[in-house]
Amino acid sequence: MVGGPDDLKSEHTVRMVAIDGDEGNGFGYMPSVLWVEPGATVTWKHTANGSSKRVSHTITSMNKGNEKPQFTPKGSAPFDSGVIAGVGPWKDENALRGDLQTHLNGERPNGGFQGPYKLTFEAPKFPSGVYLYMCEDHMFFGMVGAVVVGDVGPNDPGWSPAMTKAPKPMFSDSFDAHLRTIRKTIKNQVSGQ
Ligand SMILES: [Cu+2]
Repeated sequence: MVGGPDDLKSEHTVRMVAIDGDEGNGFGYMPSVLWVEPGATVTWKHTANGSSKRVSHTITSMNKGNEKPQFTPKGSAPFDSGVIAGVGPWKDENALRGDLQTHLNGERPNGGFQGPYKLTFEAPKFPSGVYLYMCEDHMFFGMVGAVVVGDVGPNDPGWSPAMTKAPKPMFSDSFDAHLRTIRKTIKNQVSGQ
């Protein structure tokens, strides 16, 4: 994790990783929990080198507007990077032509499918609160992350539904496990404040 309720970042970069080998699930956002101040810009990028660049990822908010169960503040806009392509042999050409091209809010370079993707968390589209997002390519491997906007806690409207909605099986055991870990991390940070 990076930041916390007492340490809101004004901007930050999240790296998307894919690890060769059998350590864990192999796919993730680093950090998976990021705290930012309202109006902050978050940038998502491939890792600089190694295998990570060879696979495609998306940054897709868990929002009804993205046909996902809602785990972002009520009334917030959906965001979706569309596919951020890899550059190597595992590049998914079908993904580049298919549904994963969907791009909603945020910025990415014109015609540049390898990112970076940038989003500014500014009200009214993106009010303070907890935003869970996922990778459409790797949700089954538990690739899920959170951006927490503002010094929010259980009494703030943006805390729900991401932190309070009853957990229910979603995409895979791995996804559910990582989502629970993310929630626990955020709750511990808030209660330790
Ligand atoms: Cu991915």
